[in-house]
Amino acid sequence: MFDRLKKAFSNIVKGLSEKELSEADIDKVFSEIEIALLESDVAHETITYLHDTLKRELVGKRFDKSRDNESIVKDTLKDIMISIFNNAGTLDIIERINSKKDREKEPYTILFLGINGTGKTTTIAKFANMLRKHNISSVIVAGDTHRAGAIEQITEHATRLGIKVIAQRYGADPAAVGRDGVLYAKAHRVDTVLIDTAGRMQTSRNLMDEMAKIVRVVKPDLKIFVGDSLAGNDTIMQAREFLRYTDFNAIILTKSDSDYKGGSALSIVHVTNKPIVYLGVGQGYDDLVPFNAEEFVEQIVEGNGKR
Ligand SMILES: Nc1nc2c(ncn2[C@@H]2O[C@H](COP(=O)(O)OP(=O)(O)OP(=O)(O)O)[C@@H](O)[C@H]2O)c(=O)[nH]1
Ligand SMILES: [Mg+2]
Repeated sequence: MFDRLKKAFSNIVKGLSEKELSEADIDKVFSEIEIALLESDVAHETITYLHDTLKRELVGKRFDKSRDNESIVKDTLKDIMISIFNNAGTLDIIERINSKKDREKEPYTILFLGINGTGKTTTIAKFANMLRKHNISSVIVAGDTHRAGAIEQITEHATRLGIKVIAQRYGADPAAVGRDGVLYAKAHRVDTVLIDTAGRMQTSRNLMDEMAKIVRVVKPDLKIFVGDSLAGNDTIMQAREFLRYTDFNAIILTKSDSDYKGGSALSIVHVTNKPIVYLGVGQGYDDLVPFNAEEFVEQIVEGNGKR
């Protein structure tokens, strides 16, 4: 996906023969890299961060004659990208669910949030399917009581997967439906409660306040922001606002199977400092894969991966 980046690297060597890189060298190199990053949906502020950090790391440093400039710049850029992911930490959800189960014998509650149409409902179905493979049971809460058809949609997924749904009528308070779900799980010893929410724009004050209320009432163990990897800079802006309102803990990026260029994954982690836990890679129930930062960086810099 970052094929442009690969090309940019092969162009940079030619102009640089000195073994000490100057600020002008880095700027020159970066003008090539920048285009590739922009075309790959990396957000502007992340590009600026990469540029500044690259300068700080490389300007004035002397390098062993055996190393060429291409590999020096490339390896440094890779390290900077990996440190963005490392700073955000990692989160093993399966381990957390199991340890709460062992410790407190209480259900683990996960709230899924994000703007309209990013894939929250589909992701919950995939998530429940994935949990079952780890011998973890779940109940799904139809917390989108706004959009016509939303309750039927999630009920249809749950029925196909053989998973219980807790729902009320349209217009009901989603916080109350969420609480019902938690009570059900406690009474029936279900391991996890997966709460769907209505899609909302980060600019809609009422809906954002409603979401903050769901968080206050349900006190979920985990809040996952579901973002569309194709939406580029928009997704980054939305994530920042959602973070302010809900202080979410983790991210799932969906639609990574489509025309996905990778930049949104790097940018969203840079801007929110929260880890990506899974990627949605299709519309089927098995199309949810764990996110591996090192593999991801290798692919974007070397330009040899599909995803
Ligand atoms: N290709 C692809 N499509 C996806 C993926 N995840 C979700 N979709 C599709 O995206 C569309 C929207 O998915 P939903 O799960 O309804 O999205 P939502 O966020 O719940 O939408 P609202 O409830 O309206 O806010 C559906 O057609 C899904 O099949 C993915 O990883 N890859
Ligand atoms: Mg939905």
